[in-house]
Amino acid sequence: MTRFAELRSAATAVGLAWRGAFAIARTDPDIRLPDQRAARTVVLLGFVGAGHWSAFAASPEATDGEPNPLDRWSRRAIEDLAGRFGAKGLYPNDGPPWLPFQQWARRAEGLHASPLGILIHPAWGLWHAYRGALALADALPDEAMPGAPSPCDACSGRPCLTTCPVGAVAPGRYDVVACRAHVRSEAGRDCLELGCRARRACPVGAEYRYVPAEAEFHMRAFIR
Ligand code: B12
Ligand code: SF4
Ligand code: SF4
Repeated sequence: MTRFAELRSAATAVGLAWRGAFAIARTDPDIRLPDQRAARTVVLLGFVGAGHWSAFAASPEATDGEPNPLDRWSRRAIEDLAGRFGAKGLYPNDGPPWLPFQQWARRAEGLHASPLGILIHPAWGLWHAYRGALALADALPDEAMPGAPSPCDACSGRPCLTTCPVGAVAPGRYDVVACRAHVRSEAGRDCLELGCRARRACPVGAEYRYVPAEAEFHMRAFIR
């Protein structure tokens, strides 16, 4: 098994999905590994669909009552992998300044932005996220970059743009203030408990929508 295949299987075993990898270019900022070597590859790890939620839900962090349980669980799992593979862990919520996880995801999996701003995956639709990344000294084998046209190009009606009850989303614009105010209100209980209505209106990967517990966890974090 190659080191990348080993890493993929170790990540899967702790409940993290392999979200693609990309070679660090000369124009990218330098990433130093714990042993001071320069990293050559970044591997993204995350959640796809609703299946990964149960790994976190069964963890001590999920019920210990301390802040940011999902971030702490992710960091524990990814730091463990980093130690085993001589890698450096990188995290989407370490910031500002934040690491450009969405740009990285485009390079790793060839994903496209949806009109909501978040990236759409051809299979998982809008139901995927990044829990962290590992920078490694290993060079990626030369493989064709995965990629497909954006599902949004063939979407008739674009229901994600017409479903928000307060018009908080438009192409290239997201009104965070209006969205938060609605989700905090009684009228926004639906968005709070089941997740963003605009996101749920998307027909792509609808079978992978988050379970209510996961949706509500993220929405509560968003309005805090
Ligand atoms: C700050 C932040 C927010 C802020 C501001 C978001 C904003 N639109 O400006 C708030 C709190 C509002 C927010 C909300 C949400 N966020 Co947010 N957020 C981040 C965070 C931590 C940093 C973003 C950033 O500024 N990066 C720095 C720049 C340099 O990186 P970047 O790769 O270039 O990213 C930017 C561009 O790619 C740009 N972009 C790319 N394509 C397009 C297309 C359009 C049309 C637009 C407008 C922008 C855009 O968006 C990013 C900047 O916001 C990222 C994690 C991360 N580190 O990237 C998550 C992240 C982007 N968020 C994410 C999610 C899921 C959400 C929510 C849906 C949360 C939820 N409740 O589940 C909402 C909805 C946001 C929305 N409709 O846009 C996911 C997106 C996953 C995906 N499928 O793409 C990320 C990657 C976190 C993760 N762990 O996976 N978020
Ligand atoms: S509803 Fe259509 S346009 Fe909107 S994110 Fe889904 S596929 Fe793209
Ligand atoms: S969470 Fe609700 S208010 Fe916010 S953008 Fe989605 S549909 Fe609109």
